Amino acid sequence: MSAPLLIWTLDWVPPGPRGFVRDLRLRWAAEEAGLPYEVRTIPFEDRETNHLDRQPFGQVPYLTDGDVAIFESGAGLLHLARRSATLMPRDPVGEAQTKQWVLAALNSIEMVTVPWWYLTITGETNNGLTVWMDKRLAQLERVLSEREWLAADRFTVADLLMADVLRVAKVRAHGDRPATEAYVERLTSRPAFRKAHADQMAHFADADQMRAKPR
Ligand SMILES: N[C@@H](CCC(=O)N[C@@H](CS)C(=O)NCC(=O)O)C(=O)O
Repeated sequence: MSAPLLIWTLDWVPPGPRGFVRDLRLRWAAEEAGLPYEVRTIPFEDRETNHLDRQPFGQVPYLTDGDVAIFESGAGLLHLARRSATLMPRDPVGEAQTKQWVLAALNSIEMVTVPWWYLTITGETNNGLTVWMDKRLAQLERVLSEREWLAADRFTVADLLMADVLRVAKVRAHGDRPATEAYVERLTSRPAFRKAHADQMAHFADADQMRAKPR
């Protein structure tokens, strides 16, 4: 039997990011694909330096799959998509469309939503990224109002990633994009997302219990 897929995340995080730590992307993909996996952890405390050999930016997630060790959630998703046609079609057109939208989620949408979100939560009242983000989200709204899925007329890992990028509460609450909202709702109603989300929440709740125990 081959070694199980290992999804690496932090052993604990404060309440704020729970439900959004990006190991959830990999858990969700593995759940969709029915790939067995285990979750492993690195300590939160010295996270910036304790795993630089595996994630050079001191972040999570990263994935190990036999001899493959891979960081960046997008790269991890594409690795899982290689293992399962549930996540990415095998025909060249469907595969190209899926990869294109995976990259678009990261490099055209998340590249502006994350800095916008960061400026917003740090109290920047005149967020100079708003115009840029609004433009990108409006363009995506047009796409999503015309189709159910981003690639290949069916669920792919591109939808999983795009929905995860878009489900951030402050981004969702900003502006009025009914097709995008319905899309996020549809994707996050999938049993695989719900399980991955619940498992991540349980993982950090268990960590709270461990921390509360007298040593
Ligand atoms: N581009 C990276 C971003 C990873 C990232 O932002 N990870 C966060 C958790 S979701 C993290 O490790 N934060 C802790 C830190 O930066 O100290 C990816 O997609 O994997």
